[in-house]
Amino acid sequence: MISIQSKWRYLFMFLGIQLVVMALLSREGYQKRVSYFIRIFRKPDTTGLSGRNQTTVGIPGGDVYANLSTLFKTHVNEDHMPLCPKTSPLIGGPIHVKFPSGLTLAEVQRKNPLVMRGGRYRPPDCEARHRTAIIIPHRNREHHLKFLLYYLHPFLQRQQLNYRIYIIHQAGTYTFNRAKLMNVGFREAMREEDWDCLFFHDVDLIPEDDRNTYVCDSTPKHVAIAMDKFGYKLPYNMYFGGVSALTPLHYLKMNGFPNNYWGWGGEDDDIGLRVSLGGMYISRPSVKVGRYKMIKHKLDKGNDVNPKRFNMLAKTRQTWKSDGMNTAEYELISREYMPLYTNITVNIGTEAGLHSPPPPHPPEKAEEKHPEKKAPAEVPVNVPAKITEGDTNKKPTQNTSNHV
Ligand code: BGN
Repeated sequence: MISIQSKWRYLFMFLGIQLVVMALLSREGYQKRVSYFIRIFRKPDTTGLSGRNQTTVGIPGGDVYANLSTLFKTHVNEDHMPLCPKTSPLIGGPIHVKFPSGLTLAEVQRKNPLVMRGGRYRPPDCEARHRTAIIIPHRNREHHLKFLLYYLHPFLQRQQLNYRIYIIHQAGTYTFNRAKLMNVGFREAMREEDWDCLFFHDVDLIPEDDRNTYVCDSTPKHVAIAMDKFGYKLPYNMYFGGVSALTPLHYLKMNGFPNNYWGWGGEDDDIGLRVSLGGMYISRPSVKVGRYKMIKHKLDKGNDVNPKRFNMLAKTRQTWKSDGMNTAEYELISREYMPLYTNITVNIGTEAGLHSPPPPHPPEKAEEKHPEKKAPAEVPVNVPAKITEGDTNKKPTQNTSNHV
């Protein structure tokens, strides 16, 4: 008969053998299974966001904050800082993206101790090779902004960039105008610093791979080429929405973005056409790295589908030189240096102008739903379209929702 003591002995032996087998499996590359076991016993963290420190085979991505803790301890002589390497050693590849409910901006701030006021960052241990401004058009999306900041700050730090995040907040309640806000962002960012690259970024798109570097190419770059909502594929060949990257020279060559697309849709197609009309090509990262997760949401209030977009797109060839950066009229309401971003609140007026009352008939609601995934009916111009791989001026604000 087996005594109680020997029962325990057998149990320990059995557990010991299990541990050895797990260690062997791990060495053989079965990390996925092993980490599954490990996760069962690990105490979850409060936000549920961190945990994986490495990108392992078979796991959809690593913790975006992994690799960064070493930076916090770095002390170098700022006068003799070496140039950062061409490829950052902090890059880790795929990133695990999820959106837990408990996240707060204070937590994002705590996790990014090297980000300075205004959402400004410079690598502490080397001189950055690239200076990138991130321009994010915004209204009533504080919830999305929080997640974007949580992921974007460490993502950019891992790329050893010199960067700043600008939120361009449309004041008032008139129909949203994404492209005009980006014109404002361009001018206000360039007024502040000599950026060599501008990333025009939707607030609800989270990059899923940090090999997708936020630096400019020699031609305008369409960056968000593989979104989860489109099955990680381009919805159509000329798509230029979501995230794009231009140098100041590219931007001026195409006279910036259109100012007159009020409401959802078409402005990104117009911008794509302008690239061609400005005599340039579109470059894109590979589908493997240009991946984005979209934070799910309903169509915003104040951003109805623009029924005029088809007619407007058909006229881009005639209008692009007279409507764009050279005619962008706006009134700066405030510039606030928040801990994680620079908040620029602006009055961009309405279709009737900057100070005139809104037109009597705002754009009709022609469609009820987003016509997502629908390609523009026809690209109306015959132009090259090759795709290559590869002052605290504070006045009362009309709206308080920008205080995130
Ligand atoms: C297109 C929209 C884009 C939008 C993508 C993806 C238009 C103009 C039609 C001529 N374009 O259909 O603005 O980004 O879908 O949703 O609606």
